[in-house]
Amino acid sequence: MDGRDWKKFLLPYEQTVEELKVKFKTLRGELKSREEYSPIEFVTGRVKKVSSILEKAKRLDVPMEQLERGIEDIAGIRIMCQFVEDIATLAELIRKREDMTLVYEKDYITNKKPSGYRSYHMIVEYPVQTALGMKRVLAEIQLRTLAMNFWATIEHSLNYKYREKLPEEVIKRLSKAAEAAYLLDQEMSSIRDEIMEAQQLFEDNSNIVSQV
Ligand code: 0O2
Repeated sequence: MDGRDWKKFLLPYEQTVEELKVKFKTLRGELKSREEYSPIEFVTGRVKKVSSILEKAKRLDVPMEQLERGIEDIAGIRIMCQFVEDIATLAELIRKREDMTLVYEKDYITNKKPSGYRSYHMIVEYPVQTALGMKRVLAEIQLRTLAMNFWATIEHSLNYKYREKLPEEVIKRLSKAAEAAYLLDQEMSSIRDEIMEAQQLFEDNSNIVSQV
């Protein structure tokens, strides 16, 4: 594929990422209005870089003509939650949605990766309406706590810096940091009710102030 073909190939993925970002941001707002609490803290999304698609296709032995089915995270959405408990709530909301179909789930929270990575991945099929008609696109939705995201962001940039050949000392420190992030999530869960009550009080107070 030359540059122009890649641009065309990625169009439905770009549209999917944009649409899913809007949908999950809207869901956050709606849940906040209806229930005063949303399991969604914030949402990001990205289309995988061509170099990263090619590297993954090579690693997984996916032929170029099977990229659409073989690489499941070309369209990627990331949803950050405050508490580990929010992830199960959110996963259930996603399973019930009628605008996307769940293909399968990968639970890297119960089974963390050897790197220390934790997140919950849901692969969905999303029917995107293009100028050429409807196209079913695969997308990966990653659900994580803020602590999991902090760790993964740092680890990802270190891997980028060291080109995936992390020094032993850095690997050890990252492993310790992963443990600390896990403990932080546990600690936050144990004081979840208090935190949520405080946040609701804060929101109610800001509403009163903004009405004055
Ligand atoms: P990009 O293009 O940089 O955003 P894998 O072998 O990890 O590629 P796997 O295990 O099937 O494939 O995972 P999956 O569900 O395809 O998800 C891959 C994505 O999960 C990665 O995208 C990361 O966003 C995240 N991820 C998986 N493992 C790790 C890890 O050890 N550390 C960090 N920081 N993130 C991880 P890419 O490849 O970064 O894509």
